[in-house]
Amino acid sequence: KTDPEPSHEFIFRSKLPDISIPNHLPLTDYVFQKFSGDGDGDSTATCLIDGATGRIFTYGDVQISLRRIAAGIHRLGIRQRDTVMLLLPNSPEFALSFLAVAYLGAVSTTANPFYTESEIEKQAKASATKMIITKSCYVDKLTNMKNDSVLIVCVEDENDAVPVADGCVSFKELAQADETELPKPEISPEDTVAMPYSSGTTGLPKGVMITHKGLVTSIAQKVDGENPNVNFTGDDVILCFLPMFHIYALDALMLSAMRTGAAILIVPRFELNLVMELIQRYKVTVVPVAPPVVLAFVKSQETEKYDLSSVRMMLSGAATLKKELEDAVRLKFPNAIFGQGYGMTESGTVAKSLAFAKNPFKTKSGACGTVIRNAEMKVVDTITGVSLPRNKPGEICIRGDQLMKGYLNDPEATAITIDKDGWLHTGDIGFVDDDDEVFIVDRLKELIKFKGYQVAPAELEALLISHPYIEDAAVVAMKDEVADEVPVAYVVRSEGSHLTEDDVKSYVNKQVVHYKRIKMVFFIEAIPKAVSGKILRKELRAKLESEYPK
Ligand code: 4UV
Repeated sequence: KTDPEPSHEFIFRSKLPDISIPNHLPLTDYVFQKFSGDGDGDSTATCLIDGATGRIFTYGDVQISLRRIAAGIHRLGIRQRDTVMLLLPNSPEFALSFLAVAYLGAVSTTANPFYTESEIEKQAKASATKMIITKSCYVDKLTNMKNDSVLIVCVEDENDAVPVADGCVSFKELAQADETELPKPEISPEDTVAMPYSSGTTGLPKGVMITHKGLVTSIAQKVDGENPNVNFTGDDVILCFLPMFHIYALDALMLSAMRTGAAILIVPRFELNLVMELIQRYKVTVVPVAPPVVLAFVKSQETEKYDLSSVRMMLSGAATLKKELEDAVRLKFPNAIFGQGYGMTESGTVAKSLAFAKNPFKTKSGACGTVIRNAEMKVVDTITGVSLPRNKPGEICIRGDQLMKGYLNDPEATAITIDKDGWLHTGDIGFVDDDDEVFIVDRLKELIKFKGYQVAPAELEALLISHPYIEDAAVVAMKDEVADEVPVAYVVRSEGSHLTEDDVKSYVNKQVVHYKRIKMVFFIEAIPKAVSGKILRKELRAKLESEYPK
């Protein structure tokens, strides 16, 4: 394993052979390919189950509904490459709207419905959103958008108790459009289909342009082939409480499940007892989770009250899962295979446990998977950029057709993230072991992850600095048992100011969604910076750790 020549790179690949991926197809054609030509798709099979109401949509219902909704959106003036914001909780309408927008050749920018008015506005403006699909309860946050002539479509409440808000289009009406009115648009594989926002390795949240080709590739890498890396089948009932606006649920759960003909049981939010009740009632077979959910299962005294024996697969992702936690949760799900996936908004899935393969491999607790097939991984020295052999930690880089096209209107940030040779630099520190398993050990990038949700320090710093009595500020992560990480701020007060911790917190915290709220404020004389002006976060993190050891 010595480097034979200076130009040699250590490249890691899946243990599964590459497959042929039909990534010339538009996303919806690929996802429902089983239902075209001589495919073996069963249109009467369940596709979506609304956990909140029990409503069921078959694969046939979903395909006709998405075309009707696409026709309805088109009739309102949305055209190919226009952007539509989905501001919806997990619901069948989220899935149908996403597919409809994709079918039309338009772009879905997904946002957390709990965002504050200003967070929504920032994303809507930056993405040039022309239409927002939402629910009545969020319309109050959209007044400015309405005035800016953004179209608002409102999904009715389950029992129609609340009428559609003034000035909004009814989703129900939209969904009754005539699908034959809309000729099938010509879509290029390079067209953007999804545009979630992510801060990536540095700076403010940016629009991540995920193409039809990228998303099709990412799904295929997981669920296609003779021996798929993730063996979802038409007999599975897959639970979906992870937020559908985030790439993990969108790609690895919703779309991957649809490609295989599985049923998706949609739950608006994670509530442990409700989730266990649903697992028992619907005999759920697959439970995708994030580490805080694993912790909730492990700590619960009530798991024994429910029959969880139907669960055959539990997949964790989006944040570090400690080995002890992984070992503990296995005991609660005696029939389940357990493993992790590792991904990033900009790259889709990067690694997936081969324990989930149709013909599984033996895997280790604590590993976050093996690099997905039809892709290359390397680990580079963070200073020299030289690629490293097995068992040596460095920055994880990934290359393949699944990567984003780039950040919207930000070629500089794109060039920092994807280099000229096509390698995406993840900003994660990890290594590949002798069995091809990937272990993440640290994070090089600024990103803070609160229960797997993104918190961009630069976004909070911009808010802090906009305060008249704050001279300078820096935000870093503090370790937390439940959330994994929480944001804390170092603040330099302007001269003569008596600003308190509470003043700072209340100023920032009302402007952001709950997980971005600053938990502690430390006043400091000056923010340590490099000559370039870059905040020396490592110094602040070290200071925090020495003052608040965990
Ligand atoms: O951009 P993002 O919020 O994206 C995600 C995506 C998670 C996915 C996606 C597809 C999958 O199939 C899957 O299993 C999981 O979280 O944040 C990206 C950063 O989150 C950290 C890491 O720092 C990424 O760069 N992260 C994601 N997964 C893991 C993780 C993991 N398993 N272990 C440790 N950190």
